[in-house]
Amino acid sequence: MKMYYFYRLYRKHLNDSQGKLFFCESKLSNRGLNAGMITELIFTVKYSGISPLSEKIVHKMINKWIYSDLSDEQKVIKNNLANELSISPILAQLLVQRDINTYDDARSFFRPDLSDLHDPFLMKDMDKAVERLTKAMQKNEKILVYGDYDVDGTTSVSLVYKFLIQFYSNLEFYIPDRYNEGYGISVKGINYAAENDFKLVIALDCGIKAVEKVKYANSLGVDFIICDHHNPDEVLPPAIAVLDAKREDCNYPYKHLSGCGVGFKLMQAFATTNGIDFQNLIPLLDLVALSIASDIVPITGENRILARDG
Ligand SMILES: [Mn+2]
Repeated sequence: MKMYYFYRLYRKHLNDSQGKLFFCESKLSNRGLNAGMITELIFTVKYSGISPLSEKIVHKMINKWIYSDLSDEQKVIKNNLANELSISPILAQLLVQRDINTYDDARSFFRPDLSDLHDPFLMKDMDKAVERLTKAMQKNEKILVYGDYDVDGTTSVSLVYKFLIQFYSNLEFYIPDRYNEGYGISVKGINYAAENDFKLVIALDCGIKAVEKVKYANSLGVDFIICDHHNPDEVLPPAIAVLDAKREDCNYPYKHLSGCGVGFKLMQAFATTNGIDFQNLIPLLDLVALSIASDIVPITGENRILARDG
């Protein structure tokens, strides 16, 4: 029975790999493959993308790793990289397999540098966010830093709160209860803000889908700045600013920031606007690094710089 179950799984992945795998099914059991071997095979096939597989290769796959080949074009790039960087062909191949194809790509991969961070104002609505935040401070409005309860959310809240409290004291934070309030912006949180006279909420790592909740908050006189990295729906919440590189109309060059990364960009923009030296942001980078690791965003591009320096 167990064998049959794994066999069905194996068949399923045969289809999933778009016919790349050629293998004679009857030989599978004749060869005495056990369930563990077949499971291993399924995963190897699924992630290797090798095609087509002869019976001989499948037999080898059970015993050792088979690496996917480079295309002819990639082989040329690999040789160029090995020469230009004076590195071994194996290392060059690993780079090409990670889509690092030029000298400059390789340099920023091996030597991520804070000076290569993008201008935060390239993010849609960043100007509006900084303007509203500055206005709140000038008018001495109460500001609530609101974030999700997971690692990305709590590091976001820590980062924004720790940074702003140095310049402004009329500031509090709020993390919703996982069990009573659940994920994202809660009605309870909005009521807390309204009842305690907060005029501005900075929502971190959540809020991109909170259309009705933000409408409700607006009706109570509470404005929102949203810093999120989840995929937006067609309709965005009616916030003062919606910072999310995954917005279709956002041309920000890097799409994979963590929620805390977006919070960091807001603080970077705030610092730039108010003549605060970039050095003051560096102590916050450990929080960004933690969010990158725990939210499992790719450690490429800007994330690689932030993770390294954090
Ligand atoms: Mn997140």
